[in-house]
Amino acid sequence: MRKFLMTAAIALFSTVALAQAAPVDGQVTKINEAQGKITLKHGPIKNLDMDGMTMVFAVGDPAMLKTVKVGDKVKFEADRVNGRLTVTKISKAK
Ligand SMILES: [Cu+2]
Repeated sequence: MRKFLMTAAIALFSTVALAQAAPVDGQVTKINEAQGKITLKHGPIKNLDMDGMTMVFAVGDPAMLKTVKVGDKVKFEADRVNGRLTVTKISKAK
């Protein structure tokens, strides 16, 4: 029983570690402030098991949309928040 619990704990821990968001390269192609959405052309997003593509994300905080503009190259993190693919962090790439 103890061994089983240990194995389960390790499996759970690994899953959490894998799902950790990591910075992704992207480029802003559209910003919709009214709807709190941003369209990003992005590279692979490991934690979402996603290849590169152009798609719309919700943003965690509408203020994020003021910090970037269309055409900017960015670094961002994305995650599933309440079932919506959401940008949780974004900054201009240097
Ligand atoms: Cu995508």
